[in-house]
Amino acid sequence: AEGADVPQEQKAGWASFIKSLAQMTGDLSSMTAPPFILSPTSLTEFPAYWCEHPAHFAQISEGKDEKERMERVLRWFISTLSAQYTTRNEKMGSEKKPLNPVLGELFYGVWPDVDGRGETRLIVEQVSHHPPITAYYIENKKAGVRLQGHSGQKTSFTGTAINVKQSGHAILTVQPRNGGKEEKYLITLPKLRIEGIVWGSPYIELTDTNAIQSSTGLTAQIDYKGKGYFTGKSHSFKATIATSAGKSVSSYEGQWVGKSHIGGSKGPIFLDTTGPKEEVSVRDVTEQTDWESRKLWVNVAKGIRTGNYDAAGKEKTNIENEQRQRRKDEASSSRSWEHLHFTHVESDSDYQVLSALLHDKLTPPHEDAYVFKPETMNVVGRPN
Ligand code: HCR
Repeated sequence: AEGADVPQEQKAGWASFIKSLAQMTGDLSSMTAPPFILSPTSLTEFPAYWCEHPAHFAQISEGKDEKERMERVLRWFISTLSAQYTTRNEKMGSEKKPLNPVLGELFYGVWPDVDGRGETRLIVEQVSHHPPITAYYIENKKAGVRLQGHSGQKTSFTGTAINVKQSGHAILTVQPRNGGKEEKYLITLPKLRIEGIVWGSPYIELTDTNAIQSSTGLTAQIDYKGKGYFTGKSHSFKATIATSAGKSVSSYEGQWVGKSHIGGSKGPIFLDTTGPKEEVSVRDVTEQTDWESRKLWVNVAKGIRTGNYDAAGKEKTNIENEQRQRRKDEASSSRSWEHLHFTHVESDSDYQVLSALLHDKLTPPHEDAYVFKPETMNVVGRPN
């Protein structure tokens, strides 16, 4: 029944939240939602989901030729999906509303070197507050793989589900271990549907398609379907790798939350994502600087975790007021906010070259980007 998973005392709040969705204009982040749906985690932590299988990330550069490396890129990409889109359901029972990062918020993490695969480092910065845009950089120097990207969301309500169009893209750079020429891969982002809203237990289904375009000419296209399409199972996908002439080289199918196979559904295993994920290691809050996400939100998160929503609300208002004051001060002194780790460019040259190689040409010819400043690799936090 409607609202079945909503705590009794929050049913009215949930009903009015659903009503307010109808008036929503593209950005859900600042919308007030009832406490049971709030998560104590900020969106700046989400880029860590790109690497909860650090071995798959590191192994990309070990592929012996272009085709094998593209297959490894696809395997790593599919391996990120269950972390990206089902973690909150696994840990908190349903999809939740993350904390809306402040401009300049930072998040740092690391996946240690295990079995000689090399250390993987993560640097995240909130580069826009309204609309929310998060920029990230992930690098495993030893393995010769790095990922740079940014992400934003445009949302709309269908009456029963929330459609989320992701803006932004990621560029993966690979230095093949056999000494071959550096390769780049443009990764476009899939569309999401947030289902289960009426019951009060939201979950994500991926829809439509996204692509990975390599500088070698190879393209991977991934098509997503929920229950009842390819397999009758939710969270399903089909992917093909094709040459620049459009000739299919290989295909894959299965569930991005479970097993997938090479060729048909009875083919050899391509990937099994049911195994353990490696969460990113983050310095303890007591060691963090003021702009780092877990330190910044520590009291809000505590309030949400302990059910003390009044305290959480007050702490959140303090943070928002402080931000408002900063923007006013900047305006009155004609200063503008400067990003710490990234430089904004109006047109990403990698994107421009790679998107032109995509067959469907559905992507816009230009997109902006936040380019990581390598000289800030060892900078942690900003002065106040
Ligand atoms: C849409 C969403 C915020 C954005 C989240 C993104 C798209 C962020 C980038 C990550 O790489 C992948 C990712 C995963 C999340 O599933 C997605 C979030 C799901 C919900 C949240 C909304 C802003 C909150 C909606 C509020 C309710 C009703 C749950």
